[in-house]
Amino acid sequence: MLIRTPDNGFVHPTSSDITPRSAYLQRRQWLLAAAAAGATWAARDAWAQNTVPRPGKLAPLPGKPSTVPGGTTVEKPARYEDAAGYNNFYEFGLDKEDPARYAKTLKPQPWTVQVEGLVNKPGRFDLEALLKLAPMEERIYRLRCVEGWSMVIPWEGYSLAELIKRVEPQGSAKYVEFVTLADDKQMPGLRSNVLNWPYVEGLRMDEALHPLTLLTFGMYGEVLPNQNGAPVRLVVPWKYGFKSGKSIVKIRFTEQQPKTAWNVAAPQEYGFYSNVNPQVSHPRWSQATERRIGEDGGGLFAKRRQTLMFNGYEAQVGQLYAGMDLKKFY
Ligand SMILES: Nc1nc2c(c(=O)[nH]1)N[C@H]1C(S)=C(S)[C@@H](COP(=O)(O)O)O[C@H]1N2
Ligand SMILES: [Mo]
Repeated sequence: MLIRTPDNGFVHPTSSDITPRSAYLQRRQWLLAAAAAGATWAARDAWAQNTVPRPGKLAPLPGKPSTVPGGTTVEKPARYEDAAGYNNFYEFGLDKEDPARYAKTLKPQPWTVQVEGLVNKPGRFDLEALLKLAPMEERIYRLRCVEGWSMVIPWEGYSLAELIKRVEPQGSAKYVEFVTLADDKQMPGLRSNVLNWPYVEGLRMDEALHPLTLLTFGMYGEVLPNQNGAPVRLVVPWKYGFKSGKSIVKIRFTEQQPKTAWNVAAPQEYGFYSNVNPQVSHPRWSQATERRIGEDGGGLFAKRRQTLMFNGYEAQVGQLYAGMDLKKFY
């Protein structure tokens, strides 16, 4: 995100940039960028259909339909090839196709998640224990990337709160930190210094306990493919996608706000909260609209839709931020 411009090179002009002359130049520039990006998309699409494994090759992991308010959007899910073929997972490279290509070297089993910090019952949970900890639900969420695209994906998992209540956080625990795998034998992208590895994310305790925050083990009724963060990741649907850490190995309860990877890399661009907020622009582009992958063919010419406050989950999570200046806490 730091080194990329959104959506394959098109940076949204700000309204102050638009004078009659610069509007002409920008339109010309846009057309050139869009033509190049359109060709890229068509090539990518052909590649995805031939390369990304079809569902049915991974172990089934069904979840019962969720009854959590906001847990099931009626919007149409993306094709599996897009959800598993257009990814951000910088441990496997910076291009959208890199994770599907290179994440084969990730070994999602055996796997343990260390739970530590300010809890009465710390411990190591192996994957088998985590899978049995609470009933699997299917949650159909919108995920909105800070880069300006979004997807609807059916995920399998259960509320992170299920795990949190079992480890009994102490009163001093104000935040939860998520540390993800950093193993250069499995992850060629660690050679890049675009981020300080491991990739770390964090939530405030009330955000972590919110029922929509999903500890996620599968998608489309199967276990997660490696490129989507196998064997266990987070999905936080009202925040920009980068808050949803993949391939989690440690969950730590802290008093201090965790230092998250993107916040450390570019503090003026990525704050701790990172709630989807069309009113707070990224310093280098607007966040007012998004391109929904899977809609109108999903390509770069798909019409952009308005981005909704909290990604459309305002009714469920708005009260968590009552009274906060969301321009300051971006
Ligand atoms: N460990 C790790 N987790 C990560 C990332 C990453 O680079 N490394 N990228 C994030 C970003 S920017 C997005 S948009 C989502 C993408 O999730 P998806 O590929 O399953 O759609 O994963 C997030 N989780
Ligand atoms: Mo993202």
